[in-house]
Amino acid sequence: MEKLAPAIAPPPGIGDRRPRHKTVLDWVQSVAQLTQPENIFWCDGSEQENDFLLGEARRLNVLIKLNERKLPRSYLHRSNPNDVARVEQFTFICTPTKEEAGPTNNWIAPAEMYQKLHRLLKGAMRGRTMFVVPYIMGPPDSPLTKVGLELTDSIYVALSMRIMTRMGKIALERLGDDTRAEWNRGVHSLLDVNPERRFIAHFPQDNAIISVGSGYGGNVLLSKKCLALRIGSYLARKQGWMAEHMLILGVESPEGEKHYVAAAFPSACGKTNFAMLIPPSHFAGWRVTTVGDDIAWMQIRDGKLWAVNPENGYFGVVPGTSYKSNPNAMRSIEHDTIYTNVALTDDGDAWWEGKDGAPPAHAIDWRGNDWTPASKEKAAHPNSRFATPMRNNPVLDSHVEDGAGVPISAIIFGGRRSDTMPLVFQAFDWDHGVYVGATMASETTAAATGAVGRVRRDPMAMLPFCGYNIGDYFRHWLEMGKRLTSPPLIFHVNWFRKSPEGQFLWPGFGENMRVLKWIIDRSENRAGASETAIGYVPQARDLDLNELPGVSTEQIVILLSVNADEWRNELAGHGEFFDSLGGVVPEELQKQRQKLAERLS
Ligand code: GTP
Ligand code: SPV
Ligand code: MN
Repeated sequence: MEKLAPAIAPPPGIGDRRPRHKTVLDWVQSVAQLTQPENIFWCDGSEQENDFLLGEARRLNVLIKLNERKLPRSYLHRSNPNDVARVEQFTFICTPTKEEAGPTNNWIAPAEMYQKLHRLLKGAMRGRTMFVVPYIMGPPDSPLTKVGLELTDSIYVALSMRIMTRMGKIALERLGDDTRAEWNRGVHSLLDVNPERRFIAHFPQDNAIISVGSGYGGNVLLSKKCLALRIGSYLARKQGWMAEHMLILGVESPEGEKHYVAAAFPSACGKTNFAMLIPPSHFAGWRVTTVGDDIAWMQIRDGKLWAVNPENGYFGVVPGTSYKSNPNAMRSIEHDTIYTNVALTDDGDAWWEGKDGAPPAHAIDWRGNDWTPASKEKAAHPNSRFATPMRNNPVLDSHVEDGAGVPISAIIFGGRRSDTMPLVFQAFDWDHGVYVGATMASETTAAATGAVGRVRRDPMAMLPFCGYNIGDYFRHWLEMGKRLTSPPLIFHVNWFRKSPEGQFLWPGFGENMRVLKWIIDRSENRAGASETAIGYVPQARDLDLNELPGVSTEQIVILLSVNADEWRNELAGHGEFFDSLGGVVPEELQKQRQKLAERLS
């Protein structure tokens, strides 16, 4: 069998620049003593280093070079077929007490978890290289920006972190030699990529993460879900800011009026697509720009909410991405991109279900097997992904590097719901909006292992990512509202309502601009709506639906309807969810539920 993660031997001048920081050096030494790597590779983020690592990754078959003419400087990676998504059942929040982790997280006491993981990590990097990956999350001059170090025995992780974060020298310079500086300690080892030895463990009090047994995405790019969301949310509450699973987009009218909105949709429910939206031709002169596609860090200034994107790249869902659905994503992934688990065509191109044009007559599927259009299996895994630098995005917002962030006019929650949820509604006020976020639900997707298409409550799209007690998280939201003198309005959207025949009623993608425009107009007090039991819902006349082909008046009526029977079920679902949390739900949200019940009766 091919050796997993063999050691690499860099030439002098590459991988040998040790930082000055004493605590970092000591920590790297202590992890090396435990894991016994053959050598240590200190990443500085330089071009020479990247070229060398790409060459080694090709030599070791970790990456396959794609057709240079079609996809310059781009590569394909195939993960182990047992390792294709986040693993929520193996993800732990290791706080001193179970109560701090709360009812929605898996918990093991820190001492016990450290012991278990240290046993697994003992000698785990023998014959391998340990990469030291220093990185920062956030624009360099933001007060929210955090430093992290990830130690990993995966060259794929080292190369991906270079795309997803601001990596290398910039982080070490920021640390300097200040031994009191705050930084996150991340340790990752592939071990033998066995689901029975797969743990993603967070130690919020120690600002530490240990991930073993996986080589995939959110399990191993420790900057992303682990630091920016789970540890991030814990730090955010302590320090009075917010770490959220939200895209951030800018929308500018032909007159030059600009707004920013942040939107929380669960995994694989449309954040990247919404963040890169191209308005339909009816909206000539309107422009949407991307600040971030997955994570928002937000703080209060002058009574307003300001957001930064802590990331430097996009780790996006590939299937369904096309020049029709998301041209900006297509242009972003035309070069300098690492694809994971897509199909490989005979001419070295990447292919996936939902790509433009006819399927290839023959390809190699994501597992490495022959594939033809007659095959029963999918060519690309449903959770296949691209990692691409955000600078590839043709509509990158000009304020993406602003440390101050961008001011948020509206917060949008949304999920995949075949029924019940109208296309859009507005919460009555902040506290009601927190209730709408806390009770949101969505059909599960391939982004996490487990059943797909099951409706589950996913508060603020943070169910898998909140690094502490969800009741305290709700309380934090309510407290932020009290501190905001000009709070963003809060909305809920649903692009996924279906007809009884199972067809999407709303065309989605670029046409979501119509909903976005109503949201902006509401925040400027210039759009109509009807007051209903669940919030303010637009009537057909309140939305700009001109030149919207293929959507009948009846469809619009269903999309904007609030069905009393469905909502009584929904209310019962909220109650069951709150009950399942065992008494941690704040009184204010219980009151909100009571009020909704009264409005519905
Ligand atoms: P994560 O990266 O997992 O957090 O996902 P995401 O929320 O960024 O989701 P993404 O935008 O990648 O979309 C996931 C899937 O939903 C893709 O297959 C899209 O084609 C599909 N999708 C996105 N927007 C829409 C929409 O407006 N309507 C419909 N029907 N599908 C959509
Ligand atoms: C998600 O699942 O929300 C993602 C993909 O953004 S991963 O990075 O794998 O978590
Ligand atoms: Mn995500």
